[in-house]
Amino acid sequence: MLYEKPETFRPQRADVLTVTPWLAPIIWDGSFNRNILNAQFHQIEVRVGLTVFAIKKYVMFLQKFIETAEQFFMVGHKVNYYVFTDRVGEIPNFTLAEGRRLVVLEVPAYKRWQDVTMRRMEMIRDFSVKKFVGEVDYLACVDVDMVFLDEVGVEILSNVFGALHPGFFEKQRREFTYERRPRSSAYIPYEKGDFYYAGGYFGGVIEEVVKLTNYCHHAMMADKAQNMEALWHDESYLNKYFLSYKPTKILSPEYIWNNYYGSPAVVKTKRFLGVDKDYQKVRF
Ligand code: 4GW
Ligand code: MN
Repeated sequence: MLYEKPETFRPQRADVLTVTPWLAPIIWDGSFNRNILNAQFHQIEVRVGLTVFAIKKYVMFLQKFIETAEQFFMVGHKVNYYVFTDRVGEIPNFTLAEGRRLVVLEVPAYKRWQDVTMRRMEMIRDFSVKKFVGEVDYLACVDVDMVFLDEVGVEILSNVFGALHPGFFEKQRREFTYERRPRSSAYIPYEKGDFYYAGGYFGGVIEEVVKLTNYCHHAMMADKAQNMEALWHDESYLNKYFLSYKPTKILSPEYIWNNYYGSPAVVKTKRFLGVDKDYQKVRF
């Protein structure tokens, strides 16, 4: 494989931060060479799990999600899709590329939608410990109301990673919608915080995903015991976790874009895009 030598005096992106003060790379288009990364991850025959929840009416998002993942997610690598659902009979059949399989995991549907999204932490933890640990090296845990529009590959992989929320990467600390009530386990004071991370995208090696999901689940249960629920549910607890346990890699908002936020110049590609939801159709 031939490629240009890295140039000490020519940063690949001069318009955005590409490394945090704790030396975690922030992944922006143009800042990496996918061929080099692919070669490295092929050498270790990396196995990647993609977890997604399709509970109740959200099964409707699965078809497009998986079809576009086949085009753009970890192309050429070993991939297990882990679909958590309460509607096993409504999961369509998919023809997948070689080395890829889809595993349906039957789980309960909670009554409140807030519990549907928050309980993902507990379920990912439990299945990581009893199943994923023997099957894949890394997990990416994402929302299902999304489609892939461009490559999402091994550049996302690291010990523990999160993604910048598309609505907040240009904002000041004070504007982050962290949980601000001191009594909550998700509390972050106004003078703290690095980034506002999206709840719909995190991952890492299995051991780290277990630590993250276990922490978030326990924090939620502690709040529940005192009749509290953080402002943005699992997202608030994830942000609290990442404040203490810094991610080792951060994905730019290219990886979890939503057209609600337009098309700023720094976002050169929209790799993974939120689907417009008709709330009348998906609400319960
Ligand atoms: C309001 O009625 C609902 S239903 C809000 C979330 C719901 C929901 C979410 C659901 O009924 N079934 C479900 O599987 N989910 C999962 O939680 C699904 O994977 C979804 O992508 C994730 C987070 O919910 P969301 O995508 O609606 O959250 P936002 O609006 O922040 O993207
Ligand atoms: Mn979503």
